[in-house]
Amino acid sequence: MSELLTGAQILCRTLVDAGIDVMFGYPGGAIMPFYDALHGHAGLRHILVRHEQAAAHAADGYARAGKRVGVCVATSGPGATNLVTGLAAAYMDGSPVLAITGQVGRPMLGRDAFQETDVVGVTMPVTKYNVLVRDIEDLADDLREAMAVAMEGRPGPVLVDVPKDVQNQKAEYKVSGVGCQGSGETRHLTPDTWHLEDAIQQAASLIAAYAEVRELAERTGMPVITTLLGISAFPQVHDLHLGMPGMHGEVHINKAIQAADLIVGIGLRFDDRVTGNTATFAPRAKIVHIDVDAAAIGRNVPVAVGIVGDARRVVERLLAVVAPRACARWWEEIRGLMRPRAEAFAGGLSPDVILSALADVTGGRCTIVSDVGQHQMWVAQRYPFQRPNTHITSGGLGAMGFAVPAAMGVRLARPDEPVWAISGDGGFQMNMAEIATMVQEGIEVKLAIFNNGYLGMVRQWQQFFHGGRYSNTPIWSPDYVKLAEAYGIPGWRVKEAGEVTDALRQANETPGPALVELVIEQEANVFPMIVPGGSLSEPLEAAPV
Ligand SMILES: Cc1ncc(C[n+]2csc(CCOP(=O)(O)OP(=O)(O)O)c2C)c(N)n1
Repeated sequence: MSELLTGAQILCRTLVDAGIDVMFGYPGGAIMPFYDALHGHAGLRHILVRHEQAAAHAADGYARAGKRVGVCVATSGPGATNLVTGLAAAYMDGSPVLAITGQVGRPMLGRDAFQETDVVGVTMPVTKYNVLVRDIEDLADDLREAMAVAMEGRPGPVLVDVPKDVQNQKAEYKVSGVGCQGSGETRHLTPDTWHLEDAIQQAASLIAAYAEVRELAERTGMPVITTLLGISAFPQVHDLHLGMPGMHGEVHINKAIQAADLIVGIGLRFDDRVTGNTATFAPRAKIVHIDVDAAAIGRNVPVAVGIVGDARRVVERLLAVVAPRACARWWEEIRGLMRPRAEAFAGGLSPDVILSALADVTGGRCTIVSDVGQHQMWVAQRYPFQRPNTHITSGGLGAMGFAVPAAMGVRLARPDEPVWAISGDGGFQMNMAEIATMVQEGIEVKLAIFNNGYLGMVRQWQQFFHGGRYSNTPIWSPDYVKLAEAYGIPGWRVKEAGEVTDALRQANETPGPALVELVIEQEANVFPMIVPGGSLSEPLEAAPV
């Protein structure tokens, strides 16, 4: 059976048939036919953001939290180029984002037409797949193919660029067998069945990988270290959990890596923030590297055994053959390296006080989306994550401005639990305009701002490595409580440790978006620290003099 639809209607229909029900975007000339088709379209909710970068981050947050494709939409030219940072963030962190962009009409292509940018060229290095749809007959299948590519193997962003005249052309809508499965094994489900199947499989895979990694650790007694993007993939306060390694990893964790004779790396890239200088990384260890992406294996560190596959399936197979053991002597050695954790602050409103208050207030039932900088490292080091996939951050790209819009996407994927965006005063100001989106669309995100009056992480590097010359890192902020008021949401400013719990509780419990500004010590630093390019064996535990 087939019917005649415009390209814009085909886009809508294909999305709906693929189980997409929400998207984030911003209209403009070259995408107007699509917006026209969206008008009054039951089943497709469109969230109007305040900047296309936010649309891409929100789609990314939605994809990470929901383990399904997140969709963002923009017009040609500036709309499309504004998506690039968000696509790059999704690319680095393996998040399945679909971008749909309008393009100038085919007769205008290549003529420097108004708002013409070669977005396929621009996004080539930050997408897994992208396509300019020149023929309406290909439109539905190109879109389906893009979604399938986004989900399969190592997930990632894709982009479909649709000229305006293709959106206006008419063609038959054909139901096709191309599905959007993550596993690569079940790509021939019909459009009405794949979405549910996909969601169930993804959820099962997530939960099972969590359970099975835990079982593997418990069976072998091996200490577990979670990288920035691995945080919350293992219970933070489990006896076998050590914490985060690398540039801001605790001393005993990095020393354990340097002393280990075996490292089993599951789904990590061994990037430079984890390894420090690779020439001195884990000198005694044989490395077993398990990753779904064959290209990741052996790219940064030499591996003894590389296994390409889905973490759950590989760990399942390992569990069938690995004998139970305890690593008593190894644990003794690691315990000998442990010291009480250094407090980040001299006193007052410290990250420990803030983050333990947040854990108390939410009862651990919340997802935290952190931005980029010192606060991100404090969250990663110190928040007691207890449930899978409840820590979301821009790890690979380190894109400031990520948290506020990404948290909107997370919240739409998880409407039943509190979602907290934690930002610094710098990153918050990059995308704070999205409060308007939250208000207009009723998206309940809780906003916490760690205000230290500086671009803190850069200031820390200036203090340590640039003779204390604070070049362009002091940063002025508006009155955030008044800002909240201007947007019509409640806001609190907290300066004393004794006020934190109360403010966080009120923000958490008041329905709708809410904002809490946490005025922290201005020149606090994140410790320990491995000097960029340095060895994991040589941590800084105080500012160099
Ligand atoms: C888009 C972008 N621009 C610049 C940077 C470089 N950068 C990394 S951390 C940082 C400072 C962040 O300051 P703030 O948001 O106030 O957080 P804090 O470090 O103080 O917690 C900067 C500028 C970045 N990561 N992303």
